[in-house]
Amino acid sequence: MANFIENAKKYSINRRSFLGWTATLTAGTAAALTLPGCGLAKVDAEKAAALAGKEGEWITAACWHNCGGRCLNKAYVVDGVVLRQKTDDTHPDSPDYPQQRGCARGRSQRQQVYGADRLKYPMKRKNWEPGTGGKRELRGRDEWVRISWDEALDSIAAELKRVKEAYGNKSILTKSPIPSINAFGGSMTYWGTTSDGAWPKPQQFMNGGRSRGSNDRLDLKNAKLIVLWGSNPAWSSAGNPAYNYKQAKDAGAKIIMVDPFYTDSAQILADEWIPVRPGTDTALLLGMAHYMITNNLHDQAFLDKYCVGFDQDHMPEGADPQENFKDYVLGTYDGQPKTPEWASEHCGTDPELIRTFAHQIAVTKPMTFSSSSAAARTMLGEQFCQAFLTVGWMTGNVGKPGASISSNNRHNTQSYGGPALVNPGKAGGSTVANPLYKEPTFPGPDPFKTNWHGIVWDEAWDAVVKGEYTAGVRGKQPCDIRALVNIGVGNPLNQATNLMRGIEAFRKVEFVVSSAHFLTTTAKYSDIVLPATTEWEKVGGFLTGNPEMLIYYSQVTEPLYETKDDNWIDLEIGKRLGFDPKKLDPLSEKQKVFNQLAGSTVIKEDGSGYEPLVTITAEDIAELGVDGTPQQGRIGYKEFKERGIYQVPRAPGDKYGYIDYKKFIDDPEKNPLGTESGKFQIHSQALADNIKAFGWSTLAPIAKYQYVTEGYEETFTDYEKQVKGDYPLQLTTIHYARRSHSTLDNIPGLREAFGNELYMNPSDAEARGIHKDDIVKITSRHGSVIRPLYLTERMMPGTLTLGQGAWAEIDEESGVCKAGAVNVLNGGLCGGQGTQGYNTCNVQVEKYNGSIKLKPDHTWPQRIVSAQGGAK
Ligand SMILES: Nc1nc2c(c(=O)[nH]1)N[C@H]1C(S)=C(S)[C@@H](COP(=O)(O)OP(=O)(O)OC[C@H]3O[C@@H](n4cnc5c(=O)[nH]c(N)nc54)[C@H](O)[C@@H]3O)O[C@H]1N2
Ligand SMILES: Nc1nc2c(c(=O)[nH]1)N[C@H]1C(S)=C(S)[C@@H](COP(=O)(O)OP(=O)(O)OC[C@H]3O[C@@H](n4cnc5c(=O)[nH]c(N)nc54)[C@H](O)[C@@H]3O)O[C@H]1N2
Ligand code: SF4
Ligand SMILES: [Mo]
Repeated sequence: MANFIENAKKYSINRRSFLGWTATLTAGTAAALTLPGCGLAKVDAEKAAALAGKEGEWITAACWHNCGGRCLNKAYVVDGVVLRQKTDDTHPDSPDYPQQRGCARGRSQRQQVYGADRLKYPMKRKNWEPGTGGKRELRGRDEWVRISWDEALDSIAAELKRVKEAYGNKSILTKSPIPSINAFGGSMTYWGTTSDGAWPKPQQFMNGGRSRGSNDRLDLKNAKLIVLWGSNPAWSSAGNPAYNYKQAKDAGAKIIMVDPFYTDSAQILADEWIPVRPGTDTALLLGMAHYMITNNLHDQAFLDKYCVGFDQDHMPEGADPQENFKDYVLGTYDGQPKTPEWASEHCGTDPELIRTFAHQIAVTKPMTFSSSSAAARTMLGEQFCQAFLTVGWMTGNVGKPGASISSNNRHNTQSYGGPALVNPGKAGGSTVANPLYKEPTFPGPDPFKTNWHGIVWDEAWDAVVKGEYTAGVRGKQPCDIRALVNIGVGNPLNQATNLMRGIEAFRKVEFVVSSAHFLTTTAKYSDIVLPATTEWEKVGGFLTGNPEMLIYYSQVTEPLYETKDDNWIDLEIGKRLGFDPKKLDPLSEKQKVFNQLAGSTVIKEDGSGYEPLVTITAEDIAELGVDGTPQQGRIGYKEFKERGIYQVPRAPGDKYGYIDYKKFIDDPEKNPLGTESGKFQIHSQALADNIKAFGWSTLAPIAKYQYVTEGYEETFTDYEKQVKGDYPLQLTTIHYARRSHSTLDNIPGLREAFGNELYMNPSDAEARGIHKDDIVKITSRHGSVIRPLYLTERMMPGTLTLGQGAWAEIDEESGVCKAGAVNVLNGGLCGGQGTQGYNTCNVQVEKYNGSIKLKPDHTWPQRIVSAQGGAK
């Protein structure tokens, strides 16, 4: 990165346009612009010189992204200017009591918040017309006109009233709950399992709740074997999870990783790599089960005592005895034993490797068997969840030190188990629910109920275009979406599957509004965009992540430009719809933060319960200007604010250890699980019935390998004869180190550090005459993108990976996305319980010879909007 700063200067806006913006700033905010850096708005040299040598202060700055980590970030602020950032140095680092240190993305936040490409004021599309949307086909390529907040908010309220009157509330599709619209009668919304993949319903019906089955992180050191299935913590659980596994490895645990990709995590952690084709893990697990059963290596006593459905003598009440797992694996009734050879044909893993892997998990005790959600983020990933839990339970590793069968173990709680040791209090504030959609996100809607309306993510754009969606037992329902309201967190056009259809949907409706920090894909295709504040500009708040710490962040700067927070936007819309803001949300933002502060609790030193975390004095309350009463806690308010974090110190043998399912294992009669039988359900008819009721797929009550849309078998036109089709390769779209989904993808330094290449095995490239410096075109049944290549033996042949989250850049001529936004490739494949099958996608790859000259992403101009006209 030698040319980093030099290059950065080139991306910065030119002086004339900068002066243009400063005209819109108040004196206070102008000073808050940082010194030149990559992609930053510039501060003139004079101001920079004046800051040199001046004392500043370190402020705890939120790193608020949905990024798989949660770290302490601090900003050094001099005279309102952020000069640099640092991370956790609040206590010395040690393996038991580690610091919460930030990643490259968190350390780039200065470039994000002060980016020259921030949205600065409300704007409308030049050819937008109220009522019809004007020239809708120009969405995404029109010019922008600056407008006042009043004009923007009046227009939004008028459009909402119009759509409600003409078509009803169900014609408004909102990204997230918006209290004013809820009070106005509600809206249609999206739903889906997103991050969780297929886990929610299997967890609900097979193990009786959301428990991931994880033990305390310090307990990992007791494991002799740790299996990490579809898991890349070094990228997707940044912070300490990979470090926790490394501690266990150093303490003697062997680590086996199962993944189509030999990841950066595997480089640090894996003693063995088991390559597997995406979405075929069920076959692999069945092959392992076959080896274990035929060699009598399964834990029959555990299965008899704690599970139902394994064999015909232990079936749940009312189930067909022939529908037991053991006989399915042996092929007793279907004539097909699920041998390692059978498995290998589907999953691509060598049969001998399947046997040795199965042998190790069966005989090594204690073992931690842990899966992230990626293998479940596949078409009918429910079958993988069934197989993973079943094979895990066959080893009997539950409820004991070093032993766990741990599902859905990812993100910033990966490698941690048990309840949080420190918690924020409740904020209070708005509670206006959407009268049309009331279901909680986990485990998602009940398909048998008829009192909810919502469109599963993958069907949303089709539903807008075709006027029909799937609604559980109600089957296909008509819909008539006229307005898309994307106010609040999220970038649905970029992040939901079927992006090309999404653009059609955005260009079809009468009105689209978005609030955003940048001209994201969703904002770009809107009629009105509203500039939103980041957490650095808000009054402060709390961030949770791993269960041992709580972050309390403060405001770093006044809101930049004309940015406003979404809550303010909501209340202003509410006023225009005739609601009293005090009724919509009675509390100020400051009061909500205080309520969380005062209500925060920490585990008592003897582990027996919780006590207040913060001591707050009458003077503190007066200084904060909020309502409250003084209280006694573990840490003073001022100290907490200054440190920005409270982390519970840990040591082996302390009182906070946790073994999941211990009570059930110790006494299953007294402590039954929340399943139908009270035991682990290897067979669950209720699960099968639920999946069927959703209306997209069927699922057997036990783990079976079923072919799926765009699965491995669909890379062939004739699977039996092994004739490959037009899309012969399998693509996974994984969580990428450059960014947090689409967030931070616009930071030139991160773009330079992480190239967003297509990872491909050299043998697949050679077969296509592709060379390492070529630009390739990746085409699925749903769209095409172009990308540079990264040829590596680390990618299993026949499989590819491309990081998800790039900001779509669709070439209007050819329809090709030059940024490599994966949802151009991922079709809107609906399945299971409304499971997002992001890792199920058939593609072809060829050398790209088209007219687009693809330069490295970090050299692209930033998406800086130049709006015409001034505020009215
Ligand atoms: N850097 C970064 N980190 C993030 C995020 C981000 O955007 N960027 N997002 C965060 C969020 S919200 C989430 S939900 C989590 C997701 O985190 P995870 O659920 O862990 O998912 P991924 O990181 O996409 O994939 C993990 C691994 O699974 C492998 N994999 C993919 N498909 C299959 C399969 O079919 N079988 C098997 N065995 N392996 C497979 C991939 O190759 C990858 O190595 O990440 C979080 N962390
Ligand atoms: N193909 C494919 N697609 C995927 C995935 C995959 O693996 N493959 N992963 C999926 C997963 S697990 C997830 S969780 C989703 C994430 O999808 P999204 O939730 O859409 O995540 P982001 O792309 O980070 O978008 C968040 C946006 O909200 C903005 N934002 C943040 N705070 C605020 C705020 O206070 N106000 C406003 N107005 N805006 C704010 C950010 O700047 C950013 O533009 O993506 C999913 N999409
Ligand atoms: S892992 Fe997440 S919270 Fe931690 S520094 Fe990186 S982006 Fe920020
Ligand atoms: Mo996620």
